[in-house]
Amino acid sequence: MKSLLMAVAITLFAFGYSRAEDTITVTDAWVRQVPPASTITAAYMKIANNGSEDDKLVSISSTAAETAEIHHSSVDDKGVAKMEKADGVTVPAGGTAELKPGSYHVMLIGLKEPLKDGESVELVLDFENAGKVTVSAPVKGMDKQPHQDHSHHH
Ligand SMILES: [Cu+2]
Repeated sequence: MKSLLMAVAITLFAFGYSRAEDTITVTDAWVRQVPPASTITAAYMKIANNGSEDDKLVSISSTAAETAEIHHSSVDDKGVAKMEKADGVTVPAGGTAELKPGSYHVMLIGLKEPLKDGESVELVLDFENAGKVTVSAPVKGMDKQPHQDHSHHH
């Protein structure tokens, strides 16, 4: 009886997990390598919503950092770059949201260890509808990154 319950629990878990994976697809995730003295970095990715309802990325956590926040960078009408904490990123039904330099990004604050080029950082994304989706984001060495996001002077 116990093992039957266990099997049911595992099946339910697997079903829930694969459902989230099917609805939300994350691609091109990467983390910006920073000099060892820096304990703050940013992560970027593309999120596709294959479901029929809008979804929203509401929070992120990572074992690599004390805190992970969702931020939005923009340039105001005076040309000044600024960065604000965002309450989430909406991913429209059948559409995509891109976290990229100069826009939405994940801020990893309080890195526990310096990031090495080629290693991967695990990010757990929490969506309003799809629930938790785990992503493995490779660290991109400083020589391979697109232009610096000017707004990252914390
Ligand atoms: Cu930021």
